[in-house]
Amino acid sequence: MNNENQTAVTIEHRNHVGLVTVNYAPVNALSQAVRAGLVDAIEQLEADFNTKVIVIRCEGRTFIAGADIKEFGKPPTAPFLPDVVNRIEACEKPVIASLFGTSLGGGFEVALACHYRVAINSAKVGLPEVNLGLIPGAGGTQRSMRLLGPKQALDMVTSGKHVGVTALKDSGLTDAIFEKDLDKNTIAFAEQLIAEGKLTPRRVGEMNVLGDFDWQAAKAGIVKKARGKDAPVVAFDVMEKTQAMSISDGMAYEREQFLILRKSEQSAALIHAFGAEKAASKLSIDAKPLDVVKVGIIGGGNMGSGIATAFLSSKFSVQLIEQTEEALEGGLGRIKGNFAGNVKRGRMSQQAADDCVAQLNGSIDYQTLADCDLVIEAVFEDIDVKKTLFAKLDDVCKADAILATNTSYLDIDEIAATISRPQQVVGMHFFSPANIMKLMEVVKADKTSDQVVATAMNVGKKLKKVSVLVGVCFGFAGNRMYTRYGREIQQMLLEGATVEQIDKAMTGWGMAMGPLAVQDLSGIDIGHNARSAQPFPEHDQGYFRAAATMVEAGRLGRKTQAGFYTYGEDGKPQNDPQVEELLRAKAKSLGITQRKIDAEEIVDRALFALISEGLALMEAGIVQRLSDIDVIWLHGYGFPRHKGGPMFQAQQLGDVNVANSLADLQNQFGEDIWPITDTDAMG
Ligand code: 3H9
Repeated sequence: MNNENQTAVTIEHRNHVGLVTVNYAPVNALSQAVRAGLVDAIEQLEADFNTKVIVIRCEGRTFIAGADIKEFGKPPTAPFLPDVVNRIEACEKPVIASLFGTSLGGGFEVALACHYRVAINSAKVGLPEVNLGLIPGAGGTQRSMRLLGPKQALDMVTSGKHVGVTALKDSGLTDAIFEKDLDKNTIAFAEQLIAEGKLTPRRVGEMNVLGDFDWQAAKAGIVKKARGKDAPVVAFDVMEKTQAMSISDGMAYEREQFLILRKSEQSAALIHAFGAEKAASKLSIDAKPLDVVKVGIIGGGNMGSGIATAFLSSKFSVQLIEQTEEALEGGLGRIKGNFAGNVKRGRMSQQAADDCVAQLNGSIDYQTLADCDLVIEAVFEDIDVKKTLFAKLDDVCKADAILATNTSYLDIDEIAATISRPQQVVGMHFFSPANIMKLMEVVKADKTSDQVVATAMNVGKKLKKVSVLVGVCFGFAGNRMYTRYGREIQQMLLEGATVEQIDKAMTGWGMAMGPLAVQDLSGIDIGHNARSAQPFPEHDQGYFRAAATMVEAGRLGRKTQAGFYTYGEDGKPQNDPQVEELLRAKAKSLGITQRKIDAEEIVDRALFALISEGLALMEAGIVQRLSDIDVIWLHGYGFPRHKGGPMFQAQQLGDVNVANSLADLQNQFGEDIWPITDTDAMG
């Protein structure tokens, strides 16, 4: 063994058991050193006369969590993982995998190549390659269908889900599951094999795939769930094509398809998304987060009750404040309703829900916030209302309490300036429904202290949110871009694109929902009223005029059964010629000549509006990194993950192409609508 392999993989002898330990922080990923170390260790122990059984175990937090993502994009180096797993399976002495944590991807492929698998009961396994736009590339498709059967294997490979070993108990995955003392019990298991003389390797690769599975019946569901992602469909194709092949032929085809996907743009986008999320959680400041145990939430409407539900679910204690007893009852009822819904949908047990609700209290008395570590307001979006509220909090809250606002647009500097401790004020911008949506923007105001920022980010982590640090501006990062995107969509409606055409173009491209269907769902009047509080941008005659036209016609969205669409008894959206008529008349009154607009132009203009605003945000220092914008759009606005995010799309196009396209749009529509954006930030 060379030096690096020696530290990543070590060997110990326990009587006749050879212990191979992988120790490669943080998650024992299969770096070149680990791969080489595993091969060396197997060869050494196979040749060792004294060793009868070999155990592969890991140090740290988990068994091997997969191929080393940091090596992706670099030229592959030997030994390659398929050769490593085949070498393990070919070993003449029994090899046992000792599983804990999350054995994922290549890590699970190593486990499947071992002859026995034992696990601690909390261990999970999975083949999450599809989440990176890949399929398993080292026998995962082949050995999983042999050992677990095609149905279970297909489900795991195409969904990427992590599955508990206890749930797979009956599938034959494990030979023993332990409640504690994994190492001690694994060695005892190995010694028992020796005592019973069970020294012949059992190779999954030599098993046959069960022949009675209806592959075609499974296909439609997989294609539907893939929603434009290639990898799950390729995985199905590989498994179906190879089910009757030998393991070596099957692995050869699997590898061929894996390598094709590795070069794909979807895989690059999904790997970018993974890295972007990890990067977003990192702060350049060095401050220790404060402990947060008790959280005050002001406002029990949909937003406040969603936020409270999120905190209670993560074991915080919550004090809900409302203005009247009646409103308080309503808020508490909504929170309890959320938990009841979770129990009904099988997301949590009744006991777990009861434990969460037991941490909930409510009052109309602000004094009850005195011992809260963090208070978040989710009241009406009005700066004066918020200022009055913060003055009250300044009076009642303890000195080091963090005072957070959930405002979506308002100037947090202005709010903070009115109280005696602006350094304690921060934005915690949740997205609705706050107990479901993953995204939280942590908004650092001018005077917010580093410790308060670190605490808010840390709270986000405990809530299992994807938190992104942003600065103060109208709408912060997400809603500012969303406004620009919405503006462009609205402009295209006036120029002659139809409602259906726009929504079809954007969902066809991959957005989770069409932008106009979204407006109908959230209520066209909500955005309209928020915009009406701002001065009208005189330079932009078309600015959200289509929405204003709908509101003027009483078409507020789903809630009035009519918005950009009309909704029948069944709640399904239908096109309404009246909408086209209203928009045509509005365009005429504004002097806009209507024309035919195709899907490509719709997508291009919507995407470039996002790119242009994203670059402006970066230039203004509102976000720390371009990739933070992608995280915001992936988790808050239904941007397709396999397209990486708007800024990833820009980077794929390259700075020269982006600059040229933005210049074209500026020439066509004017500098006021398409201001000059500097593409330098793209690097
Ligand atoms: C594969 O295996 C292909 C094969 O079939 C074929 C090959 C031929 N590599 O998420 P966390 C880092 S595809 C390198 O905060 P958690 C991560 O960046 C791969 N590094 O912790 C972070 O670093 P830092 C299939 C990795 O406890 C640190 O570990 N495997 C890898 O919440 C902690 O991560 C996957 O897709 C990796 N593979 O969750 C697994 N994984 O501290 C992807 C993580 O510097 N990973 N890191 O920011 C995960 O799902 C989660 O990270 C895991 C831990 C569940 C493991």
